[in-house]
Amino acid sequence: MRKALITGITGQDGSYLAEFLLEKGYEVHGIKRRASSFNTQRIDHIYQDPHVEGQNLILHYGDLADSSNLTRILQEVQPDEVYNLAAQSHVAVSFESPEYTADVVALGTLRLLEAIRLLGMERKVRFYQASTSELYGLVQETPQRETTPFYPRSPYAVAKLYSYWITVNYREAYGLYACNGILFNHESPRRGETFVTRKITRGLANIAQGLEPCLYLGNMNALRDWGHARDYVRVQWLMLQQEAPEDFVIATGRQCSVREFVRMSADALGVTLRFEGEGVDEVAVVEAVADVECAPGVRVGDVIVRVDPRYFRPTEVETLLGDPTKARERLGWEPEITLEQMCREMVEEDLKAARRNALLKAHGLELPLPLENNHG
Ligand code: NDP
Ligand code: GDR
Repeated sequence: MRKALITGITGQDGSYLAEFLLEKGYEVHGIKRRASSFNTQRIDHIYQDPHVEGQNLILHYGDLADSSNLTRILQEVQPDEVYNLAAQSHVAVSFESPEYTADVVALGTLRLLEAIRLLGMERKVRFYQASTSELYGLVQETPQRETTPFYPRSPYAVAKLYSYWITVNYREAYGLYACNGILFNHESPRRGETFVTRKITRGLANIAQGLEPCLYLGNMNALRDWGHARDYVRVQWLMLQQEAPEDFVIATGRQCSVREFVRMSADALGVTLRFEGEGVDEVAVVEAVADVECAPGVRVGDVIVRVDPRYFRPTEVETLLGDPTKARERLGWEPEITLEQMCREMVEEDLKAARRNALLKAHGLELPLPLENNHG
């Protein structure tokens, strides 16, 4: 039975990758952080009772800030494949906590690679590094491909630049089978609530159910190449199944603005929006409500989206568009889920949660989660 070790297993990608590898028959080990409250919601459905024999999902406490812990886990698990997905992954937060971000993202990757080397596992283990389209930052060429020069624009992206190159260096210096997946944004119903797509689908679902009045966003003009996380974890595995290790851009090749994503999400709720004003004065006004069952909480004329400059970033990545030709030709990979399908899936899931919360509220019961949707 092949063994995989996933750092960041409790995150969006970690949870989909764990599911995928379990289905492929792997024994999956994951590193989770100690937290003061439960942080395994995304993998609870695949959790296995450690008291029952034959477990093939095993969690270990750990942190990318702790090299002795990483060394011990690697030695104990003896994985065939290591997927380094753990990160302080929020770009805006990296401006607030640049040193922590660099420690976990840049040095964390080094710690993991160095542990592999010190244990003499560099010829046995295959290593996947979660690299990012944020490396392109201020874009030098469109669409971006593997050869496009990098120009990172945030402490997060600069830290990921280090991780990218240290991965390449361990491949070249020690013969480690190590790959960078340069992944463009990918989303899902499991996306963290403070990333823009999820903030939009969750916020609009809450507004539709009358749970909050307005959604506040930053740069509505930002353009991203958004795919679905389920499609993107499949290719993380594929990269480790090749004869020789290489780096790949993973993207859909289609671009959409934050504003268009707002419109698409509202459409999925049966709400037609009209955008008025510009810059910090831009708002989205309800023009029509086709599906009153989905959106009993809004009326024509309501302003339900406003711009709040607090969400602007000191240096912004305005536009990203990937060229996945190499992945298509060499790995036979193509995304299967369209942006519209993904958006609909996210809205439907968030609407279910909002309906549950509206029902609880109507019965005077406490809501299980804070409704405040305006962090990040
Ligand atoms: P998430 O933010 O959803 O998950 C990050 C994971 O890292 C969580 O499991 C988190 O644990 C864990 N983590 C954070 N800090 C540490 C630490 N110090 N030690 C150990 N674990 C830690 O990210 P995604 O799943 O979206 O992304 C996965 C990876 O891919 C990240 O490295 C991200 O930077 C990168 N990436 C993501 C893209 C995307 O669009 N999603 C695109 C390109 C790259 P906890 O649950 O406890 O917070
Ligand atoms: P990004 O994702 O920074 O691309 O990083 P995010 O969803 O945070 O932002 C995308 C774009 O939307 C703009 N935006 C807002 N963003 C947030 N979070 N909140 C808002 O209110 C808001 N309004 C507008 C942003 O300015 C930006 O332009 C994600 C992360 O998953 C990284 O870890 C990963 O490496 C990259 O994608 C690829």
